[in-house]
Formats: sequence, structure tokens, C-alpha cells
Amino acid sequence: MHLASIELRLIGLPLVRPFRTSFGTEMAKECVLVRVESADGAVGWGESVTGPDPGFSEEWNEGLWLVLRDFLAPAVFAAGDVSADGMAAAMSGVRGHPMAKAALINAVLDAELREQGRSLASYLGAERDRVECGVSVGITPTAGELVEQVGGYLAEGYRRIKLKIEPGNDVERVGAVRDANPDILLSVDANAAYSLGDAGTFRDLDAYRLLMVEQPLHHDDLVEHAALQGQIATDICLDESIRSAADASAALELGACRLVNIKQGRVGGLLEARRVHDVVRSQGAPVWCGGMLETGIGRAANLALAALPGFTLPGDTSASARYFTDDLTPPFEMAADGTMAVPTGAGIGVEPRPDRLKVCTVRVETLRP
Ligand code: OSB
Ligand code: MG
Repeated sequence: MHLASIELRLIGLPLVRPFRTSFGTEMAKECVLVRVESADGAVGWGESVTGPDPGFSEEWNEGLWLVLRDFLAPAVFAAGDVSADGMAAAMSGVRGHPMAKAALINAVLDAELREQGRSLASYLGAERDRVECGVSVGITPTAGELVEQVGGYLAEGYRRIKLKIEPGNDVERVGAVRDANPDILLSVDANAAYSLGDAGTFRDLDAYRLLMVEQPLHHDDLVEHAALQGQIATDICLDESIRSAADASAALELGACRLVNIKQGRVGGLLEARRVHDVVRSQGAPVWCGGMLETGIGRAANLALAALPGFTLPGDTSASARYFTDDLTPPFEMAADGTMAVPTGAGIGVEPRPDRLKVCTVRVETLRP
């Protein structure tokens, strides 16, 4: 399709509770929505997984905005007739910036699929119409509050609990949650807060039968993760370190992890995410769908992806109400059995509600050829 416009929109939605990780505290979801419109009037939406600062990755909202405005949008306009499939090549003159590329590729893919009347889930090769939901629980002021929050999520039906940890808030906290819930699927996510010298902490965590430990070490490292995996029983899952199918393949080959968290935005969009799924599956390892506290736009895309056959563990695909009192889209709800329906409409299957979009918008800029 020929793109007539690319609209960038910075948005902000308050979170129902602060979300604290080893790299910071978020009080609100702030990201960039990309809306593309083709010359024929087809419209598509993409949501960035960037936040207000480069804490999780090198990319962040203002940087993403500039690289889209000054480099990626001009490259895509210059390419003329583009398809989602050909966009990585059209944007290959820009090194890195997978999150910026993802937001634009996903928007074009959504527009194409809406035009064809085909759902994203069907296009990607989904084999389920519902997915299992887990929930990611931020670091709380006290262990008591953590046990209480976990109890609330379990009562709602969540099928896997993931605890954020950091040095000083780890073994004891995990022990408290495990003692209160001997049989649940429980995992931890360190967001790169530890070093190889902390291997003893992870050997202590082995006692709690965790499903996995996510990204214990440096965000960019595979070699040290392989060394740590050799010293502990719990499976390592990588998040930050995996930015492409090639990274995933190398990490498994090296023994740096035994499973992979796929966040489509982190790997350059839905098409590369499917390649990560395929390569990890072919190497015999499971994947699961990560999250970045997405609004309904990003959540819809994640749910379609999570319905692929290699996603064999519950994802960070929680209900809208876990994040927002009022989502950008009609709310995604989880059934009492801890599953959520995969959208069936054309493209991602949802659109922002105009009234909510207006209230949540901080800034808009429309780019044209
Ligand atoms: O590491 O998985 C992470 C949120 C923001 C940044 C990084 C991460 C997360 C989460 C939230 O864990 C998962 C969700 O969207 O519910
Ligand atoms: Mg993570």
C-alpha cells in the first residue's frame, strides 16, 4: 500500500497501582501510538513498547519519536508501495531501534489485514482462541503486601505469578510467597539487576521450585547467563537480551537460557516475533508472551501472538483492569479460569475509543510524504 500519512501520538494513562521494578517505578503508562492511513483509506494502529526513559532498553518515547519522524517515516514514504513484509528492508538504513520499527511495521500490518478483513491471529498462525494469563507483580514496600497482592491475583484466576526482584528483595520475598502458595506456577524477573557474583542468591532460589528466573544478569549479555545457567537448577529465561530471532537462536545454542520471553516490540515487531517463536520452537524450547503494561492496542496484538502453538506457558497478558481503571480500548477481561479471548476482528480487532484517546493524548504530529 501507499502510505498517505503516519500519525505519531504520545499518550499517558494512569496505572491502578505504581509498578516498581529493579530499574524504576512507573506511575503511568506513557508510550507512542502510530496510526497509518493508506492512500486508499485503510487505517492501522501500532503501540510502542517504549517508556518515558531509557531504563528498560536504549529506546524511549522521545527518541522513538525522532527516529520515526526523521528517518523511518521518510524511508517508508520513499519506498512508495510498501507491505508490512517489506518494511524491515525499507528501513534497513537505520541501525537498531527495533521498538520504533515495530510500532510502524505493526501499524502497516494492521492496516493491511483490516483491508483484507483478516484477523492478526489467523495471519500469524494462531491455533487457539483463548490464551492463559499470568500476572507480573511489582516490588512492594513490604513482604506482607506482596503476599496479599499475590493472593488477590490468584483469587481472580491468574495462572502464573511473576515477582519482580532486586538485590535485597529476593530470596525472603520469594520464600514468603511460596510458603503461602505451595502449588502455584511462580517465577521471578530481575530485569538485569544482578551480576555473576550473585550466583549464590540464585542457588538459594532453586529451593522454591520456580518456573524460571527471568533476565538475572546484564541486559546485553549471553556468556555470563550461560555460566550462571551452569550453576543453577532453575531455568533461565531471557527478556532484555533477546532482540531478534538470531539472538534467540544464539542464546539457546550457548545455553544462556532454556526459554524465551517474546515481546514483539522488543524484537522489531510482530513479524520478527513470529520468527523468534519459530526458531525457539525448532530448537525444542518453550516461549511465552511478555508484556510492557500495554494499552488495549498493544494488548490485542500480544494476544494474537500468544495464541501461536509454541506459546506453552501463561503470558504477561493480564486483563485491562490489572493496569487501568479505563483502558484506551474496550476493556480486555479475563475469565475466572484465568484465560482471555483472542480478538477475532480484522487486523488487531480493536480500536481506541475516540473519547479516551482525546483525554490520554499529550501530543500529536502527522507526517506526510
Ligand atoms: O521485564 O517483563 C518485564 C513491564 C515493563 C517493563 C519490563 C517488564 C514489564 C513487566 C510487565 O513485567 C508485564 C505486563 O505487561 O504485565
Ligand atoms: Mg522481563
